Amino acid sequence: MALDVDGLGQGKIARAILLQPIHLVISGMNPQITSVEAILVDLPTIRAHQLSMATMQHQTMVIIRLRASDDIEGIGEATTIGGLSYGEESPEGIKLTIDTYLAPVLVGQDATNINDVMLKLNKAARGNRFAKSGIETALLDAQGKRLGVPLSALLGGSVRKTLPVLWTLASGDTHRDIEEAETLLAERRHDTFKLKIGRRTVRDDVAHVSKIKAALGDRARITVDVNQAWNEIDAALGIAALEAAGIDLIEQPTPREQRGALARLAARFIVPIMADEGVTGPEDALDLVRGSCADVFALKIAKSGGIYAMMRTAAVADAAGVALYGGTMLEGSIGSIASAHGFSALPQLSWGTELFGPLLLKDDVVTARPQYRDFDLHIPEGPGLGLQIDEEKLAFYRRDKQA
Ligand code: MUC
Ligand code: MG
Repeated sequence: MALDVDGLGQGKIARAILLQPIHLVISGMNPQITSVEAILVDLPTIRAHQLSMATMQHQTMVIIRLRASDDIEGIGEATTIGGLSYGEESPEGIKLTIDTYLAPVLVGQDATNINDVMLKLNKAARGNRFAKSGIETALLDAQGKRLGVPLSALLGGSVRKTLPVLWTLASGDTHRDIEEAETLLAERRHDTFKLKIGRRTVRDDVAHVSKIKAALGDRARITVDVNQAWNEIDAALGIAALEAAGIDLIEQPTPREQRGALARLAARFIVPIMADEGVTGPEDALDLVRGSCADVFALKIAKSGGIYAMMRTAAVADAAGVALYGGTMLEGSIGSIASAHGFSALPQLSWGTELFGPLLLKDDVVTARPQYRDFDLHIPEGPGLGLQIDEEKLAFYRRDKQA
């Protein structure tokens, strides 16, 4: 009997179901997770990247390979910044958590029921959001491949095919930062630049930022990320000067626990204040909204515990009229494209994204790295993430490689 699959209005999904191995269709059994592998990968950066709490010369990522009984493999990434200096999970800790506690819960589960699998993980392990986010990405990648649709289709569909991406100037040298920005503007790769500050005195930081803003003028938007380094008094002094210099956005000036300080700064200044470390999941978002603590939230799939949790965080912001920004943990291609699929499905994303992680790395472990042009990241359109592991590169960069 000929079946008019396109007539079902879900042609791709119906076709993919028809292409399932015959035993699955006959038995009605969904594919089960058969193995989960967490691989530490060390990749060099194109230059030193200075943040208030760490200087990165390389990035360590945890690449996750999740296989199912229908021979479909999903890939995911769990990556943080500067070991344990940014968050509570380190790359080595993420691998240990997955190998010892999460993989045994995952094996044997229905690989297609992502909500159920994530609930089981949340019962088995508290917190550990980065590890869970990487696993959720692998499940979604596999399911997208299984159904022959991009990951964003599993989120209800994308409302944007490309995402604006800023670049972080963090070489530690003002003149080098200006040259870097000029080159990237000329190449039409970025027209918004984020400066990482908080390492030096407030006076030195303000001088550094003001010189860059004066050099670039109206040709570029400039934002700053203090990564919690200021107390409230320093923040008030610093933000007043940065606002006068024409800076567009101030990210996490004070420690994440000090919500009152953030609220007072947000009320005092016109320049928008963005919460990053202070807003992990929807619960934080609700508290920040109740306290009128921030004008913008930086969303990240890793700190939320996955794409779905990031979207729940975004929903709280939407309900409260808080603007949104697509953040990064400086992931490589796999983590950045997972974030991109999630951000592509959000109703609003007024402050664009910072998904430039792949551009900070000299190399990566995928066969085709993401495309950036005309100030935007172009999201791959293939099934799942739309990315494939490059086996040779993975073998070369994995920490446990055989000599
Ligand atoms: C952060 O705190 O926002 C994002 C860009 C960058 O350079 O560092 C990250 C982390
Ligand atoms: Mg930040």
